[in-house]
Amino acid sequence: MITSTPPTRQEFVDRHLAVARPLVVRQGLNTWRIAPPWNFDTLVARVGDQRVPLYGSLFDFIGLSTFRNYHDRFLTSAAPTAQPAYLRWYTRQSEARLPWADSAFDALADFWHAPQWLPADGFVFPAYGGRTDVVRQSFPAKGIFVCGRGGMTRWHVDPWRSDAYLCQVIGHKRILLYRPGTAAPRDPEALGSVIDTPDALPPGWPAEPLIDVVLAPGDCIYIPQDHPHAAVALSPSLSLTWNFVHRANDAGYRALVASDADDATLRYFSAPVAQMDVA
Ligand SMILES: O=C(O)CCC(=O)C(=O)O
Ligand SMILES: [Fe+2]
Repeated sequence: MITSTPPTRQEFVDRHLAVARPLVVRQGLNTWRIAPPWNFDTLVARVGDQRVPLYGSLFDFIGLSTFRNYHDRFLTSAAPTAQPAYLRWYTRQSEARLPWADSAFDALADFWHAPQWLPADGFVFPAYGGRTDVVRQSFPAKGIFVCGRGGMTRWHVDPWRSDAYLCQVIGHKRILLYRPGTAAPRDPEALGSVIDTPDALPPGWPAEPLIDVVLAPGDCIYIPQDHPHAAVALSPSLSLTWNFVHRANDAGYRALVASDADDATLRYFSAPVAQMDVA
């Protein structure tokens, strides 16, 4: 479902979160302060010296860079058009030694707030008691996602049986989202072909996506648990994204935890709450 009228919190919980039904809200960031610093030049000035991890078109680690070097290489008009590396800059979510985005989020905390229809409490993963603020607290896979034109995230299902939220801040990004259980495309890399033919499905991809949308700056998408999806940037792009499990629909997550799944992020967020508060 795609709407320009933001739901109320209760509507969002009842009609989307509880029943795992996707939602795109056009201009859901209207109330956000997406004036500067949300452009690449200002971001370079604020966090350019920070180290960032680079990945390929799935979650395959390539190496480290700095925000400034990534910008100069992949986000300027002189950038190569071949598939760029993908800067996925997460807040700390494991004990791994990676450059985490926590201090970058701290530096940007005064410049955005969560869409007002998202629940402020009731989260099961991470298990924050009481009111929760995604701007200042860490969440699994909370990140600043930056890529040049053609940067993509291939077909996948998010981990932890969790839901995801993605807010488009700079540039245009096409997102394809399918029903749970839909068979993977024959050629997941064909996603890259949509940057030249943005109205066509990538060759070899299943017909009838649940959602096939080009997000513009200010748009938000709710990606429910278990739904395969993929994304490709049609222009240099920055998104803010995070995952969560809410008590309105936590059976899958509880089954996962009961199965003794061994996962660094599950472990990390089951640490005492005081240790994971960023603020
Ligand atoms: O924006 C993207 O490239 C993909 C976002 C996504 O699917 C994810 O973070 O799981
Ligand atoms: Fe995802």
